[in-house]
Amino acid sequence: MFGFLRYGPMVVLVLVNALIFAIGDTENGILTNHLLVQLHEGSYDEAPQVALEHGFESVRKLPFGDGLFHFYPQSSPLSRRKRSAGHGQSLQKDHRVKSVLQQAGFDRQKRGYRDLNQVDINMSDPLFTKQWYLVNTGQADGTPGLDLNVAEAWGLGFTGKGVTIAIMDDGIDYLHPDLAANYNAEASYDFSSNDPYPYPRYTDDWFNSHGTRCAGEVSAVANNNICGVGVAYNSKVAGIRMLDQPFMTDIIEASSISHMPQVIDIYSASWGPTDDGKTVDGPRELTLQAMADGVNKGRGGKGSIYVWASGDGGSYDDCNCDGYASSMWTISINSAINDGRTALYDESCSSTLASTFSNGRKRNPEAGVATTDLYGNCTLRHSGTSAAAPEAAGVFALALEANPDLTWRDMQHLAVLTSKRNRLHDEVHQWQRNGVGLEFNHLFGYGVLDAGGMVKMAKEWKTVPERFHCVAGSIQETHKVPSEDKLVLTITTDACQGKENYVRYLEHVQAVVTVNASRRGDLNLNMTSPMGTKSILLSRRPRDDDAKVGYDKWPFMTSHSWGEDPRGTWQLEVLFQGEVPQTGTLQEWTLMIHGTQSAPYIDQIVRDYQSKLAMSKKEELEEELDEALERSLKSLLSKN
Ligand SMILES: *[C@@H]1O[C@H](CO)[C@@H](O)[C@H](O)[C@H]1NC(C)=O
Ligand SMILES: *[C@@H]1O[C@H](CO)[C@@H](O)[C@H](O)[C@H]1NC(C)=O
Ligand SMILES: *[C@@H]1O[C@H](CO)[C@@H](O)[C@H](O)[C@H]1NC(C)=O
Ligand SMILES: *[C@@H]1O[C@H](CO)[C@@H](O)[C@H](O)[C@H]1NC(C)=O
Ligand SMILES: [Ca+2]
Ligand SMILES: [Ca+2]
Ligand SMILES: [Ca+2]
Repeated sequence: MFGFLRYGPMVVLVLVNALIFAIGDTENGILTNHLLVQLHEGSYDEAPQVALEHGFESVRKLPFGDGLFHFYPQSSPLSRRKRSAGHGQSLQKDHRVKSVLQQAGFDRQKRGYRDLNQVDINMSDPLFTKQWYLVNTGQADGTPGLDLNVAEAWGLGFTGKGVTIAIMDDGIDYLHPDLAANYNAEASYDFSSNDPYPYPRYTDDWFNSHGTRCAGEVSAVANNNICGVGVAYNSKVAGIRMLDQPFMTDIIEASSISHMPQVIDIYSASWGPTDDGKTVDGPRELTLQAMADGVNKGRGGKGSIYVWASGDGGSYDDCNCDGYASSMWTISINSAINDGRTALYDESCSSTLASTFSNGRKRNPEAGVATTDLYGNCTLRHSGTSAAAPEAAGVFALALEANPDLTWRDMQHLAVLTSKRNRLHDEVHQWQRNGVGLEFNHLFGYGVLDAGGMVKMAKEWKTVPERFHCVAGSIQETHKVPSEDKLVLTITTDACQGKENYVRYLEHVQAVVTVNASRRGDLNLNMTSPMGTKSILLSRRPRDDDAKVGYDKWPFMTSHSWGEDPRGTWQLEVLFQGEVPQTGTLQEWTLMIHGTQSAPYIDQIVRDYQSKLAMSKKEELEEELDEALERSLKSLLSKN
C-alpha cells in the first residue's frame, strides 16, 4: 500500500506521458535534462533552492501528486540528444530529495525539424516528390516537415491493407492505371444513374474529375511509375457516384451513406449545402437515420467512419451552418496550405475536429494537391477542402489497419489526441488550450493529422468507455436579443450526476438553439464551458440576410470542450454584429452533452501496466487520473 501511495502519482505521470507521447518509443534511452523530482515532506518550500544548487534554473510544482516538481534548465531545447545523468545522481543523494526520475525523450517536437535524409522512402512514381502533403521537404516554397507524417506510418508497415474507403462524389475513373489495382468494384455503386458502374460522365471541361482526384489521394498505387502515391496506397477505394444528377435527394444521400456498411470502412464526402454564406441546411430525415445506423451498426457495430470536408465558403460562411460537417457522427476536416496558413476558402467553426492540406493563396502551380486525374492523367492542381477530406480518410485507413477494432469514437479520440499544431497559423483566431489542456484552434480544430502518431497510438488503443447523453439544461422562454448589447444566458448543470446517463468526460457538446432575427447573418453566438473554454458557435455571415426563418432547433456543435468536466455553469452569449441595428428573439437554448462516465484512456493505462499495478488499485489510479486528466494533460500534451 505504502509503495503505491508513494509512487502512485509518479506512475500516473509516467503512464499518462507514455500514453500521450506515442507508447513505446523511448528512443534507445535518450534522456532529457528535464527531471521529475519528488521532495520529502517538509522540503517542498525549498524546491527552488534545491534545483539551483544542482544546476537547474527553473522549477515548477506539478499540480498533481504530492511534492512533485519539474526541474529543468532555463533556456535549452526540451530534449538534448545527450545524457545528463550527472545532475540526477547528485540530486539523488540530497537529503531533501525522495526520488528523481529523468524524463525520457520522445520524438514529438521534432516533427517540423525532421532530417529529411532520414525519410527513407524510395518511390518510383513521378509525382511523389510533388506530393508535399505526404512528405514536405519545402517543395513549392512550403514549410519542411509540415505534412501528414505518413512516412512514419509507412515505416511501421501500415499502408491501408484490408481497409476500404468509399469516395462519395461524381464517380471514379476506375480504369485509371494508378487506381485500377486498388479499385473495389463490389463495394462501388452509381446512385446518379442506378447501375454498378460509377464511371464519371464525360464533359468537355472535365467537370466530373473531382471523385477521381479524391480517389488518388487515398489509394493511388505506389511504386508503379504512374502519377503519385495514395496516403493509404494499399487500401481499396470504392466509387459511390451520387453528385451528378440535376437534384440531390434524401434517398440518394441516404443510400450512398449506407451503402455496404459491412464492407466499406470509411466514407469520404467532399460536398455539402451550398457554400454561399447564407444557406443553413443539413441532412434530412433518411440521411440522418442512415448516418445514425452507420455509426451504430456499420463495421460490425464499431461504426462507419464518415469524413467530411468542412466547406469552401471562406470567411463569409460558418461550417456550423452545415449540418453534415457539424454532425457529431462525421469527422469534419479543414485545410492548411503548404506553409501552414489558412486557405482563403476555409470556413471556420467549432465543430471542425482536425485539418489536413490543400492548395491556396500561392500562385506556384506545384502548391496544389498532386493526384490522379480523369482518363489516366495526373494533376498537380486538386484543390479546396475537397482535397483535404480524402487525405484524412487515408490517414484513418492507416489507423484502422493498425487497429481494426477502433470504433467511430476511438477514431475521433485519436484525432483529438494526436493532431498537431505544428506550424499551422491562423491570422484570425488564436490557438488556445481547453480545460484539460488540449490545444485547439477555431479554424483548424485540434491541428493537422499526424499519421505516424495516430498509428502508434492506435496500435495500443483500447476502446473508450460507453457513451452517455445528458440534457444538461434547457431554457425555453422568450428573450429579446438587444440591438446594442449582448444577451447572456446561463445553464448550471450537474451533468446528470447520480443518474444512469451521467456524463463526466465530454466528447461533443451541442447547443440546440431557436432564434429569429431581422438579419440572421448578423447573429453571433458564443458559448463558454464551466472550465472556461469559449466556443464560437456562430460567427457573422455578412451575406445571410434571412429575416424570416432564423434557426429552428439548430444543433450548434462544439468539439472544443473534449475531455472537460461539464459540471457547473455554461454561458451563452448572443450578439448582433454588423452596421445596422437588428432585432431578434431567442426562444430556446437546450444544452446536450455527450461523453463518458469513467475516464477515457484509464483502461488502457491499467492494461498496459498491469504487471506493475494490481487491478485493485484501479480505483485509486482512476482518482489520480481524474486529477491528472483535468489539470495536467496541459503540461503533458506539449504540442510543439
Ligand atoms: C530506389 O529505386 C531505384 C529505381 O527503382 C533503384 O534503382 C534503387 O536501387 C532504389 N534504392 C533503394 C535504396 O532502394
Ligand atoms: C490525358 O491523357 C490522355 C491519354 O494519355 C492524353 O492523350 C491527354 O493529352 C491527357 N490530357 C491532359 C490534359 O493532360
Ligand atoms: C421572432 O419571433 C417572435 C415571436 O414569435 C416574433 O414576435 C417576432 O416578430 C419575430 N421576429 C422576426 C425578426 O421575425
Ligand atoms: C465571441 O467571441 C469572439 C472571439 O473572441 C468575439 O470577437 C465576439 O465579440 C464574441 N461574441 C459574443 C457574442 O460574445
Ligand atoms: Ca454508371
Ligand atoms: Ca502511382
Ligand atoms: Ca459551408
